[in-house]
Parts: sequence; structure tokens; C-alpha cells
Amino acid sequence: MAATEMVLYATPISVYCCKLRLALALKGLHLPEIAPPGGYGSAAYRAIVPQGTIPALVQDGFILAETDAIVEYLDEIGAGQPLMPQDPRERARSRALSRFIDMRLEPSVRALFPLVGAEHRVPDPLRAALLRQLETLERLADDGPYLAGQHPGIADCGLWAVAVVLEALDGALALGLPRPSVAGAGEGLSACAPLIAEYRAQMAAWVASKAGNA
Ligand SMILES: N[C@@H](CCC(=O)N[C@@H](CS)C(=O)NCC(=O)O)C(=O)O
Repeated sequence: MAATEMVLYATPISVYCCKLRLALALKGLHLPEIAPPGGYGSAAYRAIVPQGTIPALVQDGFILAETDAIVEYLDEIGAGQPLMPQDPRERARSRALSRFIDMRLEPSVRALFPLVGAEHRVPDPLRAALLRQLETLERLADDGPYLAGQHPGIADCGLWAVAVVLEALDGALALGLPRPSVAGAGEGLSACAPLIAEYRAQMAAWVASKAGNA
């Protein structure tokens, strides 16, 4: 299956699009990207992708949303290097870690977005909720350098993307939060480092655009 037959709906600022880009880089793939018509969540985009979320993969009329499902699909059709572990337990752990990043850590980071550029202090419960997820992450992580040990996986890609957002919010909101110990490993990988740097620039521009609104 030629990767060139596929295209992604994506935007530069989306944390999940960054996660997918990093996962594709680890697989040795790069897919062309197009913006969702009318923006994500729009009626026009929902007519194509019912969830209205980005990223979504389009391949010859086949439409697939959900970042992890896209990565597993690409693995299963043999597009690029496999990213999911072969061993059932390692595979299950990879999925569980990725779900933790997506469903626990990322939402507690996202909850801070409205505060950027607003003249409100960060409510203690929001800060405490985020700190709790960061502490859980440290307990979940193996000794490193990656979340599940010696090989980078889908959960690392999610973490690296979220870590960039966290870093931008930490600077903008003076949160003073600890950086997860495994959050920087992607920058040591030549395939991922430029993507992380580009995403950091996108986030910095977003924060700067909000700073003028305070
Ligand atoms: N579970 C989805 C989440 C994707 C997601 O929430 N993407 C955001 C942009 S970063 C989005 O499309 N939000 C629009 C919405 O939720 O309607 C995935 O893993 O791809």
C-alpha cells in the first residue's frame, strides 16, 4: 500500500495531529495534510468525518478518525515500520499508556487553555488535578528512556505532544509544574526532533496571540 494514496485532515496547532505526526515519523512515514473544510467541528467537516475531530485519515474513500486507530490501521496494512509491539502484554500496555495520556493527562492540560491571555489566576483545583496526573504518569512510566522502556511507542508520541503544550502553558501561566521525566526523549530522535521544534513554535505563536487579549 503506497503511503502517497493517503491524506490527513489536520491542523498545525492540534495536539493530536502532532501526536500522529510523531507516530508517523517513528514509522518512517510522512502523509500530506489538508485543513478540515470549515474547520474541525464544522458541519462541512462532520459531513465527511462524523466525529468532527482531527486528525482523520482519508484513503480511497475510507475515512478514519481517532489517532490511535489510525496508527494501528497503518501498522496492520503494513504501511511503514510497525509501531505497536508484537507481544500481547506490551501491546496492551502501550494502548493503556496512550489512553492515560489522551483521557487523563491531556484533558487536564486542555482545561487551562481558557486561562491563557485572561487575567485570572489558575484555580487551585485545576492545578492540583494536573499535578495528580503528572504524578500518576511518573508512577506508570518504566525506567526509561521511554514510557514503556527501551522503545518509543504511541503513548510517547502523545506525551511528547502534550509536553510541548504543557511547557507553553507553564510559561504563560507561571504554573511551576514539574516536567515529566520521560517527556523530552523525543527530542533525542532525529525523526521526531524537528516535528517537536515546529510544534513548539506553533504553540508559542498561539500563546503570543492570546497575550495581546489580556
Ligand atoms: N480521541 C481523538 C481526539 C482528537 C481531538 O480531540 N482533536 C481535537 C483537536 S486537537 C478536535 O478535533 N477537537 C474538536 C472536537 O472535539 O470537536 C483522537 O485521538 O484523535
